[in-house]
Amino acid sequence: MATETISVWNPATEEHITDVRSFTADDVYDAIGAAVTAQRKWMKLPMAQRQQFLNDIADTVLVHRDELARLESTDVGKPIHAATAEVEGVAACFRYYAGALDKVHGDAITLDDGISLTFHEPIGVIGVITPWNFPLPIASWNIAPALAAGNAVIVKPASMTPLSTTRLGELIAGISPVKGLFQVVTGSGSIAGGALIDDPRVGKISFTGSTEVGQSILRSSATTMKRVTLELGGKSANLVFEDADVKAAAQAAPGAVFDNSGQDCCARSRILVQRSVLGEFVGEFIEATRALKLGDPNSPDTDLGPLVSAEHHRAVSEFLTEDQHYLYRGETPDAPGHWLAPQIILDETGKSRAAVDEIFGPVAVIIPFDTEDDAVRIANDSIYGLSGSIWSRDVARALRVSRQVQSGTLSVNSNSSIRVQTPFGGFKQSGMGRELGLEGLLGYTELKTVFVKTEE
Ligand code: TAP
Repeated sequence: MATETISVWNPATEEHITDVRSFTADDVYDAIGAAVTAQRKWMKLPMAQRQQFLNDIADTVLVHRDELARLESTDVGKPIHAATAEVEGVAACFRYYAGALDKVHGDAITLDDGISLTFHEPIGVIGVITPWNFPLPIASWNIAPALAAGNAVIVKPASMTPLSTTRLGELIAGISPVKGLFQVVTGSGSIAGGALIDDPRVGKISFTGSTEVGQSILRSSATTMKRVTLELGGKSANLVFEDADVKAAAQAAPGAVFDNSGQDCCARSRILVQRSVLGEFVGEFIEATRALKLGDPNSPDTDLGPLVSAEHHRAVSEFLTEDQHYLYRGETPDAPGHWLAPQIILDETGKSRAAVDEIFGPVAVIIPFDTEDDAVRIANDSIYGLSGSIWSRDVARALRVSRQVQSGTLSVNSNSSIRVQTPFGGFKQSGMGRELGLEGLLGYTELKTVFVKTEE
């Protein structure tokens, strides 16, 4: 029987790039079998050898930096400079967890009749299911800590953007001390992803993508009591207070919402601005947005590429109804490719569909507020809680508001969302569990307690 394939398309040109293999459930079960064997060998290797392997992956990624960045840029449509920075971040992630690998230790708890020791044991085989917006970074945030904790890993990338992850799989297989330790299975979410979820030999699923699929994975994982980490959607707030450096906030805002053409779970797509500085903010924000260059992702000065697919373009466009108050509508090129220029909407109520739902495109909604309490209330009026920013020169206010905003990650006077050293994850329907930092590593372990009787 001929092997089934999936076609991969360039979103900037709508040209066919290549076809990749579509794994059947049986193919995935075979991969899991190989991973089980590999994991037993891997966890017994000396720590220094395991650290060396993670550092070797980082080196290999950097040697192939331009190739991986080109693949990512062509497949996702992201600007080449962004793709290059992401590949460098992937190498840094493997380096961080190489360094962290031997810093994980348990505890000793003294008791009346003995002592209990705790151990962070590997879970076994990990299934990682990734989305199309940041394929390589999101894969690395899970592969690196999972390997560091002594697990084997199988990644199922999004069908639209499998190329960089597939290549990473080939590169890692070429230097792996154990065959089958890291594998990539391409194919449909329900079949290849479903096989990872259903198989009891997979101990944990780490999923990044839509809240809807995340909910279904959580339900399906109950059958085998799998550990699950979910990184889902967001509708994050960018809070700009009148005591902020308003110009700095406005100039940073386009990056916070339009980077990756808004296809970013951390996008600060609701911009809450104190009414007294609304005019100043809007003027600066529009000027900074107008300066963004939309175009060929391969060009070094491009800021924004296309959306990932025609279907996603349609879904985003549905939010752009004529009845809204547009402050700015960028000019979208009439050319092949799924192009959409930035759009800025003013919504006094914060209740429109564009202000409430995750759009995952280059659409910002500005919502004015009067008081600090209003700002917090509007920021928290969302099913999501992933990211966000607070702009204020008053440190006490910035910290007070940070404590009240229901979000897993916040930044003050900055757009920073994700650092490899710090935990990342969502409140509410933005997900559960944490990636990155030492918490990310511990999330790939099971805690074991061993009691030793020392007293009669
Ligand atoms: P999803 O449909 O959730 O897909 C994400 C991953 O899950 C893909 O690898 C997908 O495979 C797989 N998948 C789909 N259905 C599955 C199932 N039943 N069982 C196991 N795996 C399954 O997201 P999407 O289509 O990429 O994007 C839709 C929306 O998700 C976006 O508009 C956005 O709201 C959200 N999203 C969030 C993030 C982050 S970073 N939080 C990233 C991307 C998207 P296939 O590709 O083969 O379907």
